[in-house]
Amino acid sequence: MKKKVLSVLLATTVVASLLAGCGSTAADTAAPAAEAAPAEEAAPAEEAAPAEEAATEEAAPADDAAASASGSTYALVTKSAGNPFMDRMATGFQEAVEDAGGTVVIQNPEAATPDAQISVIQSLISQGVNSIAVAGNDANALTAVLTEAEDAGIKVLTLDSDVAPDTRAVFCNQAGVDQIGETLMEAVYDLTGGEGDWAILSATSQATNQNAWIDAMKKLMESDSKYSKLNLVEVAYGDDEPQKSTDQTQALLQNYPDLKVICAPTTVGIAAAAKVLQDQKSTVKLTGLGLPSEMAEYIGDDDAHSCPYMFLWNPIDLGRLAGYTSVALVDGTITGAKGDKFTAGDLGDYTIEDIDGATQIILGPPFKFDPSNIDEWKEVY
Ligand code: RAM
Repeated sequence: MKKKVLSVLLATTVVASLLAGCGSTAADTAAPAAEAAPAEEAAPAEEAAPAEEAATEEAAPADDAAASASGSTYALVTKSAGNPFMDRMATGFQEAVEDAGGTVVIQNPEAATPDAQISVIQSLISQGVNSIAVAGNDANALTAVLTEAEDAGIKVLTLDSDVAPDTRAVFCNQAGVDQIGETLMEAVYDLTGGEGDWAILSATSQATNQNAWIDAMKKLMESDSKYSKLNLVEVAYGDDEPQKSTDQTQALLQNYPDLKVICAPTTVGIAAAAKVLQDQKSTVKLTGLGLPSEMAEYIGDDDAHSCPYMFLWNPIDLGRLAGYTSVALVDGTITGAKGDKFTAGDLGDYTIEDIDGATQIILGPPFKFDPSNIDEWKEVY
């Protein structure tokens, strides 16, 4: 218990110091994405049952929210088991749904494949859950099973990684796709010095989110002459498995002797690549999307560190947003249509947008992690 109280106090201290430091560090971290993080980002402490602690420290849920969710069951299907980003997302989802009085079912498929998701979704349909939130392992392969769920009266939404828009009500997106693409492209430009070979180490080849971010990067390279001296040599796939991501990083180093930068838009990939590069004392630099808690030992400006800086958003808050969205869909506050408005607990008010034909709710901008702030954030997620 004492440990739990301490973790809340620690988290509170982190919030206070981050908020206090926002103004003074903003200029140093002024990548396109760097903005003050919302206060909620620091709330959940990392290891020690953050959801319950946060709930007891804060105001009790509104009675009407509790009433609306009680008696209903809200499912979350992650990309795969063993991915710490997904675990944090699930923590946030559970916290939001339980705050509203609902029952949670979390399913972690064995592998990051659509087939593994199809079988768990089928079992959720049989159980008669009220909603299914899924981080899609493929844009189109889940169409039949999600249509079956909707036909059975189950509300379907996506988070983290979308599916075909007409097979779900709405997508809880961590940040704008173009914004992530621009942020990563700018980082590659900076770390290469504006020219030379670079590679991408992605998750699976079907992952909708990574593919959208990679497409956004490629479009920028084609449309902006600023990037004309950059040479993307390969997009490698580590399948969000640590060993495969390690092997793929080693292959990139062997195959491209002039490689300057690897960009890994996946928390599993970037952690594996960081270790390979740092262990080998490689001069290749790394950036991408990583969990501060996994990347702290690799972040630094000197030759001894493989990653000068990277980006992410709060995966716990992404899960919470999807939890509140699930409750709002089931109680009928929203249908998932453009312009629908609702309150996602203490995350605040959201309005559903339509971006390129896909209805979505955007959590917020990506946040930059570098030597100036990594020690604070590694305690948070
Ligand atoms: C991995 C997953 C997830 C992605 C993060 C950045 O954990 O691929 O889908 O959002 O990285």
